[in-house]
Amino acid sequence: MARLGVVGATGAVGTVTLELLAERGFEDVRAFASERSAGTRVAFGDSELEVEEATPAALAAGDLDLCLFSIGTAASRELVPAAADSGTVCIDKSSAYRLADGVPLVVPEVNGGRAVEHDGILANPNCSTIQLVCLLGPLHDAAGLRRVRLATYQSASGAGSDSMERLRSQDSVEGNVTMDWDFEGDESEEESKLRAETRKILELPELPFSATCVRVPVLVGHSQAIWVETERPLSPDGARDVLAASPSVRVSEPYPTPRDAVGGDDVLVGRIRRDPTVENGLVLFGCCDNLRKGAALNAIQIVEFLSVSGAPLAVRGRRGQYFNTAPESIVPPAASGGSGGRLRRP
Ligand code: 2RA
Repeated sequence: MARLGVVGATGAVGTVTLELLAERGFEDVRAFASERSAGTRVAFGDSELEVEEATPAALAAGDLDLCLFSIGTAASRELVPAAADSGTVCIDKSSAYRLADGVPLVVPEVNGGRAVEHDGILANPNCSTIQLVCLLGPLHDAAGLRRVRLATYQSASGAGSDSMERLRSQDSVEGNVTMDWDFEGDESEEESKLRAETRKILELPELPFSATCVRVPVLVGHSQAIWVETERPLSPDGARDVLAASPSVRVSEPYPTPRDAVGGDDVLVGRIRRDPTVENGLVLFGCCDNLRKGAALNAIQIVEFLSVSGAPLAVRGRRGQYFNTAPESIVPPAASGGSGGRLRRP
């Protein structure tokens, strides 16, 4: 059984990570967080873990096979290299390494085969990107993507625990929509991340892509209205069939809501219809639990994917030995061609 560390264990994503690891049978798990939380206890299944301080020295001790990081970008830049240099495989959920050459940016259902190319660091995409590519990947395989446009409706949990607390304490009739990301020129960081990460994962570096991202007064669950144009014709019924057969996707009609998605592992999709304003146009509406598939679960699925793919779970010679995803649910890299193996529908 591999030795796992969860760094950022007391945050919104870290808490869900521990919950899911316990549910999926991981046992040898340690919790790390900032100095402020060190010494406190966090739930892990039916038991608790004492939180250790996440320092470069603690993470460089070489006694962890894998580490999942749910901390800010600046903290990841400091702590991830310390752990990786000691031989620990790091799965980082910040934006620090997502676009770095040589760092696989992985959604196992879409480009799982890229995970095995890691050199000690793998990146978990932005929550909005994960749910988007779970829908776009199968459509691209079926009909080729020519253009993507989307509008997002993102929950407070995407901005962290403090933002959730603010929403909880606010009178519900005072809810507002905002765009609370940093802006770079005309675009928010979230909008440009979505484009760059989608292009990297789908290996479509020139894909025309335009997004408007919006924060809405919903606690958990991100939603997206997606307009796609495909190279080849694909009817709404054809798209529905493709999506219904795709891993981690559930068709939910007439339309899904964030509340339907919360607590589940799938990306829900509905309102699959023709966009009559363009050639080969489709419109969809997707919802996902951004803390689960959008963050914690995707990173754990990367761990599970590595476990059965034969890739080293720790660089410099150590190799973990655990199999929490049924091996038959994975198409091995060699069999799937293209960008390699991927999770398939159980
Ligand atoms: C958000 N996608 O919802 C971000 C969180 N990583 O703001």
